[in-house]
Amino acid sequence: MFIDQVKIYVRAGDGGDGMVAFRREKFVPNGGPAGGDGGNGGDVIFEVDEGLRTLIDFRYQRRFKAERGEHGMSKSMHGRGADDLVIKVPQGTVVSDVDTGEVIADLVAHGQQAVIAKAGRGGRGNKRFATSANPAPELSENGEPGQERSIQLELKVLADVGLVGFPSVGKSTLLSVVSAARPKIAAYHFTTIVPNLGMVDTGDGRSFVMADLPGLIEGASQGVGWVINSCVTLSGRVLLCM
Ligand SMILES: Nc1nc2c(ncn2[C@@H]2O[C@H](COP(=O)(O)OP(=O)(O)OP(=O)(O)O)[C@@H](O)[C@H]2O)c(=O)[nH]1
Ligand SMILES: [Mg+2]
Repeated sequence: MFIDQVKIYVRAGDGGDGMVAFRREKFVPNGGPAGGDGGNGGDVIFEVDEGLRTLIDFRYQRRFKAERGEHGMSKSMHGRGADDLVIKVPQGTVVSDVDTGEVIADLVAHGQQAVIAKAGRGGRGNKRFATSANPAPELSENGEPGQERSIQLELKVLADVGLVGFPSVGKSTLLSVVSAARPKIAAYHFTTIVPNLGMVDTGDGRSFVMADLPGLIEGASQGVGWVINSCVTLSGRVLLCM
């Protein structure tokens, strides 16, 4: 089975710090604590997008950071929470932690989401620490740091397009030109005896998997020559015949 894999780094947003502040109003002396809470950071979330076929986009961007929460403010104003960072992945992506090997998520269904890095919570402002014993606390919390981790994405690849044709018609050559795959190319029949797969980037944000298959000759279905066998599963819609 051909596996497309890539290692990336993700970091969730830190929580905003809580604030120490006091109410200051013209005719109200010692107005009491008024420091707001920090906002929560953003999670890093993966979401399955049926339209994606490969992990090719992660070749170009390997670091992802969600925003931090805003700090708390005076006048009891809370900091704004950050938006989550939602990253689209293809169906069938398995996400694991590089350091521990633990599988974090197995993303199979369209629209399925998983939190991959958990955001830091915002810290509490001093208003929250007021008690009858200490009505004017000079105390606030810092925001928690967002989780950061190195992760591995793995996708078991089924081909979308298969190249079917007589031996030596240039199937492997075509694959080598449109993808980064480097199949063996030679001027004798049956150079290719097991399928080669390559990722084809269409240049407009899409990609698909092309399979270069062993050459077929007349009688292949009766077992003559090399027959397409269980090595490759064509999930796909197109067979290109040469
Ligand atoms: N003249 C010419 N030769 C080509 C072209 N494409 C491939 N070739 C040559 O044809 C020969 C066979 O090419 P391959 O790409 O290995 O053919 P294949 O269909 O993969 O062959 P098998 O794996 O044996 O089934 C090689 O010597 C290539 O250099 C082409 O467009 N024009
Ligand atoms: Mg070939």
